[in-house]
Amino acid sequence: MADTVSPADLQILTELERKVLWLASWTIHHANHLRDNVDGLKVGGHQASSASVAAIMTALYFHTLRPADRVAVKPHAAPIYHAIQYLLGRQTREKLEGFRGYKGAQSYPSRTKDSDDVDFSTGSVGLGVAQTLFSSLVQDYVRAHGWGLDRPEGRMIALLGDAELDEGNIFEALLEGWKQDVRNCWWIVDYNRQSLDAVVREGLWERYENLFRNFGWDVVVLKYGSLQQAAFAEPGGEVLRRWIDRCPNQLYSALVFQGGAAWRKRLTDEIGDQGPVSRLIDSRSDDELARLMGNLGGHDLRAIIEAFDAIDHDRPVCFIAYTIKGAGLPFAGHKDNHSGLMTPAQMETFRAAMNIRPGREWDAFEGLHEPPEKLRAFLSRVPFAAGGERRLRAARIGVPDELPVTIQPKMATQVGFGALLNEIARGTSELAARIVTASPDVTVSTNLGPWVNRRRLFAREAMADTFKGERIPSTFTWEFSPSGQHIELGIAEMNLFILLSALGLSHTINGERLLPIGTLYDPFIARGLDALNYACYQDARFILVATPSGITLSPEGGAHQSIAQPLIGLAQDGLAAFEPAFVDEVAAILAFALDYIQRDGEEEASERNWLRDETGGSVYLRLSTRPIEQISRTMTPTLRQAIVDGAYWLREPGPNCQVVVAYTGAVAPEAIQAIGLMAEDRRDVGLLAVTSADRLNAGWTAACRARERGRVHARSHIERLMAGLPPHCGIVSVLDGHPATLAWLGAVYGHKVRPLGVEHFGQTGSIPDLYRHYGIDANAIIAAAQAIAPGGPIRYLGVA
Ligand SMILES: Cc1ncc(C[n+]2csc(CCOP(=O)(O)OP(=O)(O)O)c2C)c(N)n1
Ligand SMILES: [Mg+2]
Repeated sequence: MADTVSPADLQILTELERKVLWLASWTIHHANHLRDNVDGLKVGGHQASSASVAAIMTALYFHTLRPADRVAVKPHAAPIYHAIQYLLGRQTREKLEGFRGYKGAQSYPSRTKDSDDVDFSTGSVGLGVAQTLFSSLVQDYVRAHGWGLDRPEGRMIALLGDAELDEGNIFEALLEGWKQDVRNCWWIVDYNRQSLDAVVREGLWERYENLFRNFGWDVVVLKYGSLQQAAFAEPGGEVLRRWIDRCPNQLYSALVFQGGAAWRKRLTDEIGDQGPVSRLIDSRSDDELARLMGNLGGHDLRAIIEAFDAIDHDRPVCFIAYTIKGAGLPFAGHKDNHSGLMTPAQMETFRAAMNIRPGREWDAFEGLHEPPEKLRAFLSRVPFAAGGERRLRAARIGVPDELPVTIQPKMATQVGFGALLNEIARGTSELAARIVTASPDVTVSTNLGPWVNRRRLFAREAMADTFKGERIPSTFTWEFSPSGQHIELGIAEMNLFILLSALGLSHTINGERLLPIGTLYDPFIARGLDALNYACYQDARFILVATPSGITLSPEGGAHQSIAQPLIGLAQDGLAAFEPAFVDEVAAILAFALDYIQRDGEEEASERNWLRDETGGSVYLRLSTRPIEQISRTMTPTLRQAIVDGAYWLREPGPNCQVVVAYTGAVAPEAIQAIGLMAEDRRDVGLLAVTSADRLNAGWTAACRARERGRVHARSHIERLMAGLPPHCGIVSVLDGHPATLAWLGAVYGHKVRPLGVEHFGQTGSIPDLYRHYGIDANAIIAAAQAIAPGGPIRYLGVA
C-alpha cells in the first residue's frame, strides 16, 4: 500500500488521538462528576462508544477530510466530535464544560443546537447514515443541473455504530442508492461488535460484506492493525492470525477487558505449544501483548489512513473497521460498558497515564510529547479546517403572492395541487427551475403526473421512455435525464423523508437552493414518521403533500385511512400543517409555503399572529381526493392572509350567535349544509373555515405565553376571530381526522365545544355511509349543536 502519511505526521496524529480521547473523557467526566447541577445528568453511553472511534475520527478530521466532505457522526461519538472541533478552534471550553447541560455541547451532534458546524444531526440510529447516501444523490442532482460547479465535489461520510445496521431504514436506503447510482458516499462501520445491551452475533461482517458488494459498493475490511500485521509476519504469526480469526466476539471482548496476563494464559493454553508462536507470545510483556491484541484495524492510525487514502474511485465504499468498545479505558471490551463511566479513582489513573496536571485538563497540548508550536502548526494546516464557514448560504428564490390556477366548479384539493404545479411547470421561472419533486411510487396517484410530464425524471444517465419510443399511447412520459426535476423512489416512505431532509438542506450543504416537494399517501406518513421528525430536527426545508387522507377515501377501508395525522401536523415541531378545503386556499397556501421554506430570520414571533413566521420551517399539506363544490370568490390580500394564518369566517356570526361550526378540510360541504339547515332555528350561526389548526393553535399558545410575560396586548388570530362570540355560544368542530385537533378551540374563551371527528379504524363504504357511521355528516353536526347550544329543537335534525 502507498505510504501516504509521513512518520512525523503519524507521530503527531498519534498524539492528537490521545488528546482527543482525553478531552472527550474529561468532558464526560466533568459533566457527570464535577458540574454543580449533576443531578439527572449522569448518563453513560458516550464514554465507551466514543473511545472506540477515537482513532478513526482522528484520521478523518486531521488527515482525510476535505472542506467539501460532509459527515454524520454516530450519536455517542459526540464528545469526540466536540473535542476535535475544540482542538481546531471551532468549539469553546465553555460548551464542553456544559456538555449535556443547558446550552452546552449537545449529547448527540446537532446541526441546529451545536455551534461547532455539525454537518448532519444524529441521534435516532440509522437515520444519519441514510442521510449521507441521499445527500450524495442531492449533490449529484445539483451538479447535474449545472449549479455549484465552482465548488469541489464532496464525499458524504457516515461513521456508524455496528448496531445501527440493525435499522431497516439503512437497507431501504442501500437499495434506493443502488437504483439511483449513488457515488461519493462512504460508510465507516465502527465494528466493535457491541451495541447497548449486547455483543453482536458472530460473523456478521461477512453478511455485511456480501450485502454491500451486491449493491455495488466497494468493501474494505480493516481488521488488523500494523502491530498485528508485523506480528503475523514473524515466525508463528500465521498461527496467531488464525487464532484471532477463529476467536468468538464474546471471548475476544472478555480478554481485552481482562488484559495482558489473561491473553497470555489463553493464548498459551490454546496455541502455546507450537514452537514459533510461543516465542512470539513470550517475547512480549503483558502490556505489549495486550497492546498487540488490542491493535485492531480501527485503532491503528496508519492502517486507517492507508485504507482511506487508497480509495481512488467515486463508487460508494463501506469500511468495516474492527474496534474495541471502550478501547484505552478501564472497561474496554466489557459487555456492560455501554453506560460505563470512569470512577473518580479510575479517572485519576487515566490522568496520570495521559500526563495531565490538575487544573490543566482543558489545555490543548497538555501532556503531549510533541512541542506545542509543532502541534499548532500541524493543526493550522489540517485540510478539513481550511475552508472556513461550513454552513453555506443560498439566495432566496422569488415567489409570487398569487399562483395561477383554473378552478373548476367542482374540484378536489389534490387535483388543484396538480393543476398548480402544472401551471408552474409551464413557465420558465427560476421558481420552476428550483422545484424538485419526489414520491415513493405514488407520483401519478398523488397527481404529480402533469408536472413530471413537463419537467421529466432525474437520473445521472439519460433513459428514454420505451413506450413513447414504441409509439404506444400513454398519459405519462416517463423519461429520465440529468435535467429532470422529479426523483422517483421505490415504495419506502422512510427514504422519501430522508431524501427530503437531504434536498431540504441543499442551500446550506451545497450552497444551492432547492424547493423540494414530496408527495405520499397521508396514512403512510406514519411509516416514515421518525425520519420526518429527523428532517425537521435538523431544520431541512421541504413541502410535504399528502393525499388521499382520512376516511374520505372511503372504499379503501381502514388500512389506508389516516386518523392521527392532523395531530401529527399539530404537534410536529418545525412543520406548519395545513388542511385546506378549496382550491383557491391551496393556491394561497402553496405560494406561502414556497416562500416560508426559504426563510431563516431570527426575529421573534410576529406581533400580528404570534407565529414564528420569520424563522420559517417546513410545510405539510393534508389534501383530499374528494371533489367538492368550489366557492366563486375573489382572493383578497386579507382573505389570503387569513387562510395562511389558519382560519376565516365563511359565515360571520352575528352578535347573538348560538352556534358556530368550525370545520377543517374535506367535510366543508357537510359543515355548510348543517349551517344552512340550522340557520332557521338558531340565531346568527357562524361557520369558521379552519385551514390550519396547527398555526391557529401555535399562535394562540404563543400569545398566551406573551401575555403571561407581560405583553398584555398580545392577541392571536383565533382570539381576534372569536372575540365577538357571546359566552353561551356552542362550538361544534368537525374534521376527517382525530377530533382532538380542534377540541382546544373551547379553551380560547371558555366556550362549550363538541368536537366531532374520527377515532376508530375505518370501514369501507361510500363517503355518505362513512360520514354517517363516524358521525361527521351534517346530521351529526346538527345533533351535536342541539346538544350543546342554547335553543329549542332543530327541525332539520334527521333530515340532513
Ligand atoms: C432509533 C433508536 N433506537 C434506540 C436508540 C438507543 N440506542 C442508543 S445507542 C444504541 C446502541 C448502539 O450500538 P452501536 O450502534 O453498535 O454503537 P456503539 O455504542 O457500539 O458505538 C441504542 C440501542 C437510539 N439512539 N435510536
Ligand atoms: Mg457497536
